[in-house]
Amino acid sequence: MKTLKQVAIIGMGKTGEATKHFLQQRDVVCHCYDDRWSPNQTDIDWKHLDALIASPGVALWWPVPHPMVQLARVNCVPILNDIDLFQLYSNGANICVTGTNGKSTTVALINFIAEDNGVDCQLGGNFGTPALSLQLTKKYNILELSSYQLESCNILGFDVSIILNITPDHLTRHGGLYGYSAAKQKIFANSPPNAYRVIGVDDPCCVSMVDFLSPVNGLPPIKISGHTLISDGIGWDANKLIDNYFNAGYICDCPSQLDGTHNRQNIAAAYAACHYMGISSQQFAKSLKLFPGLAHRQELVKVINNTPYINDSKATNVQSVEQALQRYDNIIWILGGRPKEDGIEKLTSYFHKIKYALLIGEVAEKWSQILALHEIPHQISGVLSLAVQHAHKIAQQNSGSVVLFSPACASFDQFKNFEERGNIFKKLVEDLPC
Ligand code: UMA
Ligand code: ADP
Repeated sequence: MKTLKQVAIIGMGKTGEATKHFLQQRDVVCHCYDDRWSPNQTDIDWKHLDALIASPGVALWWPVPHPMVQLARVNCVPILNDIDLFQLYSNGANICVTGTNGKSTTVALINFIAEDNGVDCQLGGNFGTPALSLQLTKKYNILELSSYQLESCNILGFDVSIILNITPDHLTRHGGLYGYSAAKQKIFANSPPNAYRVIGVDDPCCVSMVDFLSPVNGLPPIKISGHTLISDGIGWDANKLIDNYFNAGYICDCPSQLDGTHNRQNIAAAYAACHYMGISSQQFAKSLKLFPGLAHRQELVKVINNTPYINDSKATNVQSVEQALQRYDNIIWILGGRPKEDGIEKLTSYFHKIKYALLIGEVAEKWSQILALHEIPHQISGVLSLAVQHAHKIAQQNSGSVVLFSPACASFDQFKNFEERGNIFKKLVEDLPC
């Protein structure tokens, strides 16, 4: 690729700022733009630009391409992103994870096990630390990649690439499921020889993709499952992780803190990544037991009079909520917020497990009608503080129940993000009388 001398950066959030800092240190002239400052980028001399660096939040195709993206295309200026630049400049192997759900848990798990075994590694990407704020000399870089980031990646060619699952999400930004799936699938492009390409086979979208992944350098894709044994992949025989890809056989039991088929899918993926880093099955099994899990993902906050209170604030879509509804019974369910494309109609097969539902946020009225249709006892609490109070009251009258905050919605109508929402839930629960 042409050496970068002068670039434009669009979107000056975390990614844009890290990119600017990184490139300026290497004497690249950066012209920085953000729609917060000036929506009209009219002063750009496109002839002298070597690239436009797009932040993940900037639309490339849908609902409409950002005006700067359109201008870059008209002027034949390549569009890159921070992950491309990291690929170009870093020395280590890149272990990249995408999927609709489980990305953060999986990268955190891989990083935890690698660190526990003294492997020289670091963690970043969509997880929080922009790639260009990471060190360039680590042996392994464990990167969470969103569909937004993959969409604007051009260089690719990761050493380990993992797709956990694909179910509908971010459809407006990708023009539908096809566009969303195509963005995710880019993770496998330009794989170097000996790359590990790992794919979950627990959903139809990924299953249809597997057939198109021909062996690279004799290595077929590594199929993983969270609930079934795979004769030529990595899967589960009840509670036992079995590796039939590298023929290592029985690896370990699923630790109790990572219960659930969703976590088993994440564990199988993490096992493949750890295998790439040379971590033995025994080391993997030993470290796995110590992984505490991440906050806001089916996190046990407190048990009050035998009722567990679970914070699943990161469950912003129907498939992630499904994992929680599968796992518990007698559920007092707090849900709602700003709805995504999918509604709770897809969860009706779990409705018999719901003792009572408490609705919050923008979607409350609409989902109340659906719950009423299915004769699920519920009320509109509106805000989280009232929902927690109501849930507590109901829990006191129903021993053996579980209070589950698994919203199935984005948080932005009432909170800054899912973390703020989850932290507020935890505080409200901590303050409840025992
Ligand atoms: N902006 C524009 N024009 C646009 C869009 C955005 O000028 O059309 C500007 C905004 O005014 C703002 C800046 O761009 O100033 C924000 O940039 P950004 O939205 O790309 O976000 P960053 O701060 O760079 O953070 C991004 C990821 N955010 C998104 O993808 C929306 C972070 O993931 C990620 O942690 C960070 O890079 C570091 O890699 C967050 C996220 O919500 C957690 N991701 C989505 C998800 O997980 O579902 C994809
Ligand atoms: P992501 O980073 O992809 O959003 P997280 O690990 O943060 O994924 O988990 C988000 C939500 O999805 C949580 O509610 C969690 O319980 C659930 N989840 C985690 N792993 C999976 C998986 N493999 N499949 C489905 N849901 C999952």
